[in-house]
Amino acid sequence: MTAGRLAVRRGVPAAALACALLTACGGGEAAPETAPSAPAGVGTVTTASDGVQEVTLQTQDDYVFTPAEFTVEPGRVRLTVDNVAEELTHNFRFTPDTGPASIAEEIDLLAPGQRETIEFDVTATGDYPFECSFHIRLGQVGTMTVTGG
Ligand SMILES: [Cu+2]
Repeated sequence: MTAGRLAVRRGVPAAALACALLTACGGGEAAPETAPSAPAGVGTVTTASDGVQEVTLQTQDDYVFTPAEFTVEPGRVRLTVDNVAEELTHNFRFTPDTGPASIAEEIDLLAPGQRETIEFDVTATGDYPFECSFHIRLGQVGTMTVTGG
């Protein structure tokens, strides 16, 4: 038997090529950098070489934790809050009398440009609300969820 017939399809649409070129050339406008975007890794829970879960939250010149929600497993957590704001001072604490257990560690004051890290252990699963107590009325709150193992 002969080999299968050679199917030659011709005619890659020229439009596709034009699109690719346009996309490549599309940039050019430099958007003003008013708000720094969250760097890669912010909000991602990773496990450090010492086995501790690590997560970084960011605060800005607004009343938002970036991200406002993250999930960890029971164990030790190393939480960093990075305040990239130029004007606003924030803080971080787990909202008193909420959540399955209290977490006393907190960051009292985080001036613009500062970052600070706290470490604590979690065992009880559930949702742990946290807040910036300065701006809680402006909605600067979030939730850490501890999942079942
Ligand atoms: Cu705040």
